[in-house]
Amino acid sequence: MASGSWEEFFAVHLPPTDFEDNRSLLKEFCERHDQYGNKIVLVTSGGTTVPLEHNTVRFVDNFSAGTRGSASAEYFLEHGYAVIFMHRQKSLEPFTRHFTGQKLLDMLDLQERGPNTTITVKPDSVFALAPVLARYQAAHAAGALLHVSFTTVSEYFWLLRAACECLAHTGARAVLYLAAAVSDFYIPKDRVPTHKMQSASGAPVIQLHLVPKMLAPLVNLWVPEAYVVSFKLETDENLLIPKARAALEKYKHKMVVANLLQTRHHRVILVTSNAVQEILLTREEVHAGVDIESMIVGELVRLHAEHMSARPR
Ligand code: PAZ
Repeated sequence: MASGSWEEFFAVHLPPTDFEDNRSLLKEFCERHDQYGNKIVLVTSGGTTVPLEHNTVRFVDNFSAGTRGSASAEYFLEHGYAVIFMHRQKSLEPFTRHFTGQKLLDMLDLQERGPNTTITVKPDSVFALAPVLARYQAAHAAGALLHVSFTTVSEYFWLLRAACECLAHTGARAVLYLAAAVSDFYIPKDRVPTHKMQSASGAPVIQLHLVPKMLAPLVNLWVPEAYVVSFKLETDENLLIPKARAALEKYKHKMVVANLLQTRHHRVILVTSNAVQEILLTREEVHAGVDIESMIVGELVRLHAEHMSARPR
C-alpha cells in the first residue's frame, strides 16, 4: 500500500501533549547557540513504537537500545557542538549510559550514622566515574546538551519537524544525525481502537500502512543547508550498499551510515556521493572498549567543516 503524504500525516495526527513545551525548549536552545555562531547537531536515538490501541497496552516496537545515538552525542560534545539529543524515552542517554543497571549503586559505599549518614564513591570506582562526571558537568554548565524524548512514531515526527524548524536558522552549521530506528509502518489514527483489544473478539487482523518518507521534505524544505546524515540498517549484507546508495540518490543528502544488525557495534560503512569508507574496529579495540561512534563522529566533523567552508555565511 502506498504511503500518504507527509502533509497528510501531520494533518491527521495531532501533536503530543507536551509538544509546545518541547518546541519552546528547542527554540530557546537553538537561538542561544545561534547567537554565538555555534555548531548544532540533532542526534536522534532509540526506536519508535506503533501503538495498537489509543489507550495503549500493546504496541509494535523497534529494537534499538540507543547505544549509537547516546555515544555519538558525547563525541559531538567533545568536538564543541551543541547537541539536541532526541531520544526514545527510557533508552540509553549520554553519560548515564556508562552506568546502567546496578553499576552505579555498586560503586557507592554507605556509612549509616543516623543523621550523619554519608555516601561515598568506592576508591576503586573513582577512576571510572570521575572522567564521565567531569564531562557531564561541563556539558551542563555550558548549556550544551538538550534532551527531548518521544515514544511513538507520530511523536517522533512532530519533534523532528519542530527541531528542523528551529535549526533552519543555523544553516550550514547544523548537522542532522538521524540514528533512531524509525518504524517504516504504522496504523493510521482512525484505524486504531480506543480500548484494549479483547481476545474474546477473536484473532485481530492488523494492517500496517507505510509511513511517509520524511527525509524528502527534511532535506528539501526544512533544513536545506544543513549537513544531513541518515542511517541504514539491514540484515542482508548484499542489500546494504545498494540501499545506502539508492537513499543518497533519492534524497540527495550528504551521507548514509550503513550498518548490519549483527555487526553494528564494530563495523559501519560511511557512504557519500563520491566515497565508500568502511570503519572496522579491531578485536583489540573492541576489548579496550573503544566506541566506534568516536570514529564515525570524528570523520563526520571533518566533512561537516568542508561543507561549512563551501557555504560561508
Ligand atoms: O541503538 P543501537 O546502537 O542499538 O542501534 C543503532 C542503529 C542500528 C539503530 C543505527 O545505527 C541505525 O542504523 N539506525 C537506522 C535504522 C533504520 O534503518 O531504520
